[in-house]
Amino acid sequence: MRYASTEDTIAAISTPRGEGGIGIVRLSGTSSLQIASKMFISSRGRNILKDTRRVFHGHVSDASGQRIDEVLLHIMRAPHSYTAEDVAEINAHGGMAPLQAILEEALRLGARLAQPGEFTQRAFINGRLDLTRAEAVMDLIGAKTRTALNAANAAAGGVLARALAGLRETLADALARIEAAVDFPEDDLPELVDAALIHRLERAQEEMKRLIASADAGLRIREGVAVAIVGRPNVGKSSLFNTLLRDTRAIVSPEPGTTRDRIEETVALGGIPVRLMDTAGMRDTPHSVEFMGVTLARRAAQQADYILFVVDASEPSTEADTALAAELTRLETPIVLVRNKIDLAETRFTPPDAPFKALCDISALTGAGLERFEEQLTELLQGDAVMETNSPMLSRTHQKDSMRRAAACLDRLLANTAASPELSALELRDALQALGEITGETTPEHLLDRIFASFCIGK
Ligand SMILES: Nc1nc2c(ncn2[C@@H]2O[C@H](COP(=O)(O)OP(=O)(O)OP(=O)(O)O)[C@@H](O)[C@H]2O)c(=O)[nH]1
Ligand SMILES: [Mg+2]
Repeated sequence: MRYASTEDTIAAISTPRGEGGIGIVRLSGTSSLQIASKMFISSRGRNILKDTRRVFHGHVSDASGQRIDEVLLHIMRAPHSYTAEDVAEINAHGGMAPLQAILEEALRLGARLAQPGEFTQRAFINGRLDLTRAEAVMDLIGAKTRTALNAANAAAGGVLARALAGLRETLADALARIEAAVDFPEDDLPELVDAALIHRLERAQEEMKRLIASADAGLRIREGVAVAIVGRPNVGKSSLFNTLLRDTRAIVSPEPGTTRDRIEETVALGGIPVRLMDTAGMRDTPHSVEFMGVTLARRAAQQADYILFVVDASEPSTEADTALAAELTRLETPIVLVRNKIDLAETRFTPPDAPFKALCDISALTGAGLERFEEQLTELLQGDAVMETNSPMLSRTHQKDSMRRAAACLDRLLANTAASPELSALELRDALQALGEITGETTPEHLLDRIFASFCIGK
């Protein structure tokens, strides 16, 4: 383990850095109430160690008796707390100086500074949360759309954990039967020939496939997708960017080469957080700053999950458009061709011969065609992914990897039901191991460490 011991009492500032109405220093562990009692002075003279109340008003002082801040102290006794340990939360004013001073006082009295994610890791170690629920807590904090929040809440509530428990039970039961057949070979046939058992395993296999398919939606909802707006100068990329943001974020001007930086903002489209990037118009240029912008635009196109290739509909297509289309096609990223400025004249731009995912005609100026365009884009971003946030859904690459391995074991097992019981048992054991990596039961320690270390401090 990354951490010295769960015997330590840990402390951290659990609210974001900066100024706010309140800020919280959290302590968890066997000594947290003792430590809190040494630094806290109740305004009514109450002894927090003996009193059954859970919230106390008073102030925190340092070793010399110097007052630090007026606070509300919230006590949660084991196991009825987030970590399942004794927890003291000191609600102070949300400024850096009071919070830092309170934290230092807690450390001086014997607490250890918590590592990132260590409170949640303790909840996991103490069996309060399995890994899917611990990870969902992090998703809840990071959720950028209501859909993402709904999905995180479902997982934090144990929807995925329960689905995995069901699968594990089916496999464990099959394993027990097959192991019995290994131990007592004289008993009839290997149990896997049992039709009811095969049926149950097939159902589990279907459920696994459904979960693997759900990962696309889960990943999109959680991580969002990157969409780059790319095209030649002056075609209306920044106008489209502003329109999708419903904000005047990027400068729009009739001068070609206006945008020289890459500008990124997040918008929600159909519940998916979209990292939208406006880029410099692509052209050969002698100006070094604009050239740097074009380089950034190329990089944005390379990194994007989807490209919006914007052209001027009122102009006939040129060789430069064809060359740019060819360059973008080589990236093998899905491209939407957006013919902008349809208000100016009848469309004269003919699409280059490239495999576009969709073709949309719009006017970023008048708004014509935009509703249809947003619909098409949303459909494309959602893909075949079913955005059913209340059913169990995988939302991380490591979950999908493990589920794939588990499903592969079951595929082999069911493809060869006449295999020896030893071989069948082996596949089932491997499948159980893979499922356990999602729930945290068999996750290798280095992976666990990495997962919890990616949490924020104080969480
Ligand atoms: N008539 C008309 N003009 C538009 C439309 N969209 C943008 N424009 C105008 O076209 C000019 C260029 O628009 P921008 O959004 O700055 O174009 P851009 O692609 O970001 O240009 P660069 O940043 O220079 O690459 C501005 O004068 C816009 O007002 C449109 O749909 N119709
Ligand atoms: Mg621009």
